Amino acid sequence: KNLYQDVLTAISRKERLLAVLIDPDKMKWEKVPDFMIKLNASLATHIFVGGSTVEENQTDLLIQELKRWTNLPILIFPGDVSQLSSHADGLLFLSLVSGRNPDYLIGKQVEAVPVLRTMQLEIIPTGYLLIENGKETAVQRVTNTQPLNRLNIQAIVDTAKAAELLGMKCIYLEAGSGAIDPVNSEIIHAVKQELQIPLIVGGGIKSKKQLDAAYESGADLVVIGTAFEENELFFEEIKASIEFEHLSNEEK
Ligand code: 1GP
Repeated sequence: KNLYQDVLTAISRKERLLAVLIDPDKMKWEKVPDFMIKLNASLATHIFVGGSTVEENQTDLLIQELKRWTNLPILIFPGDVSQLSSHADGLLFLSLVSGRNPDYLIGKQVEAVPVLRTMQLEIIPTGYLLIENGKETAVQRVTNTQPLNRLNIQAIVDTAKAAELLGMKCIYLEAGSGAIDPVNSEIIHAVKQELQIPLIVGGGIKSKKQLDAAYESGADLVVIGTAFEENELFFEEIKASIEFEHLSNEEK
């Protein structure tokens, strides 16, 4: 398996990638089978697992359970070193480049190395940018950093580009889980224009319209967590509206 290469191949074929984010802190064990059946039947191409605050070991246990239910690649999207798990397929090795807290730029990453040495995870270095969305987010609170001002698009583009020049393999534009406003089209478009590497967008996407807007502005992979957690029918709703778009006008 080479997750990153598969992403590049999918992008070159103009495929739209969708990651379902599962937060071990919010997912109830008894809900896993039903949730996973819906997820497997959906358009999801990846599963991300992680959260801002997760009890020790919970991530590893949850990933082992998810593996029983799916063949989709599982990537850790860690809020902390304690969320690393040898049972995942890969790791988004995040550096919070929008902030100026050394712990989240390089400190946690150094702490992670002894643990990563014992694991066989595919590691994908990812420049993580938190963008202001209208309310304080968990990422902001936990990392004690400020998000980038959404009106200063040039600063966002320059930050993403700096991360690419540092050798990051992906850029993740994050509005924050449950964000009021997702990262807007203008920002996604401007960042995409400057990048050669894949662009991930997440936070606050809860409708098919917002999902499409993200792809159309240049997102290669969209991450959705809360909308699926709160309404499992959303898996179907996305599919249904895509099928509807494929019908000819007469059939509609
Ligand atoms: C959060 O980008 C992800 O880190 C997903 O956000 O829960 O709002 O979908 P939502």
